[in-house]
Amino acid sequence: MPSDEVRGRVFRALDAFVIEIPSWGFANTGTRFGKFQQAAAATNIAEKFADAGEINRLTGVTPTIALHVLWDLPNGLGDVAAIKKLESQTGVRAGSINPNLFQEADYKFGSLCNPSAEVREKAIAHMLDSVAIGNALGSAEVSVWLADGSNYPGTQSMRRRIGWLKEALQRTHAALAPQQTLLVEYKPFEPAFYHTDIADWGMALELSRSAGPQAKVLVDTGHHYLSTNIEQIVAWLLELNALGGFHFNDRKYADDDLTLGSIDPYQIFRIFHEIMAEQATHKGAKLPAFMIDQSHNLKGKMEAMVQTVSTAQELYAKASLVDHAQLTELQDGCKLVEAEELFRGAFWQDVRPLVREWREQKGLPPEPLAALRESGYVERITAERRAKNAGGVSSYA
Ligand code: PSV
Ligand code: MN
Repeated sequence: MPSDEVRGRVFRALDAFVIEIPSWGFANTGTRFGKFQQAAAATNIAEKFADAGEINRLTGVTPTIALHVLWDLPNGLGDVAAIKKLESQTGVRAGSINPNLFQEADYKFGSLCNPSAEVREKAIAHMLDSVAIGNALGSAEVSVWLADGSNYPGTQSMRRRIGWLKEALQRTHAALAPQQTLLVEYKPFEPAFYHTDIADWGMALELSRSAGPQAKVLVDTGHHYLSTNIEQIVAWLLELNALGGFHFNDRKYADDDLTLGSIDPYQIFRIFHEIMAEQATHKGAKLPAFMIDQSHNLKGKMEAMVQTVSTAQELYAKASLVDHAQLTELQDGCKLVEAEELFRGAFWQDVRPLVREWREQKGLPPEPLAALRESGYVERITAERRAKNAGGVSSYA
């Protein structure tokens, strides 16, 4: 039986924990070699909202859905009214607004960093539209990821592109409303294979700082070279008050978009620990935006999303078990084994009974995956969407 102290700690952590789910996690996606259509995949924005609403009904911790402008609001501001209607129908709000600067033919050689001033202006206009959409929807984040880069040495000026990028982000920042944050995401490679314009957290940090105080860095767990110490990056960004949010997913090799914790749950625990350590020292500090960025192409999308959210809650609960005062004392005394045992001891606790108890207390299904199966939701959307999905590909490459 866990003590009241442990239960209180876990429940407080779970009370504070919400995580955003991505619209693209419900749509048909695949690999660059092909797509495997799922009959139950969402084929339009209404279905994505419906699926997100069901995930929120089952878990109670996913009140917002991330939107990708090109995929979800193809008419830009013209689609805001429709999104608002879906919000009221499903109880899920629009979350981060993701400009899409990587699919159009014009962006073959870059968007905000394209050598053509005309293309850069087009990309900046899209950024400004995204800010306006976010503002109209009352959403908190505009989250930018750039595919910009080059494939061959000597073919682009990395230096000049920095200047163009700074200017574009400054102009975007100038348009932000007070409640909006501009998140700058980084990724070392793919789709560019020689240089990527925002390749790591140092570049993202400098760019966000030069953009203005409402710009912060976004850490996507899949966007690092293997063996990078991601929790150390998180610790630095926290120290610098520059951590805006996360895109969580897991991977074995590159940006694999596997479900969170499926390969290395200890890494997510270590990241959560850094956040909780920060919370312990700066009581009431704003939590970064926790978001999922996954595309499920083999698992069922609804099941994968529930699994992901549950795993995130379990790992967050585990991280809350670390006694910070005690750990600090052991660290200061260089009691290596004792400190390590305390740390990994929290990771190895089975918190699932407590998470179940927390859900019951909130009137939520104690086992959301089982509840999903019992609800018949997946069978229903499979029957409803099968014909539409047989038609073709609905989403990106
Ligand atoms: C790019 O790999 C990325 O992580 C960005 O966040 C995009 O918005 C998302 O994946 C979907 O392609
Ligand atoms: Mn991402």
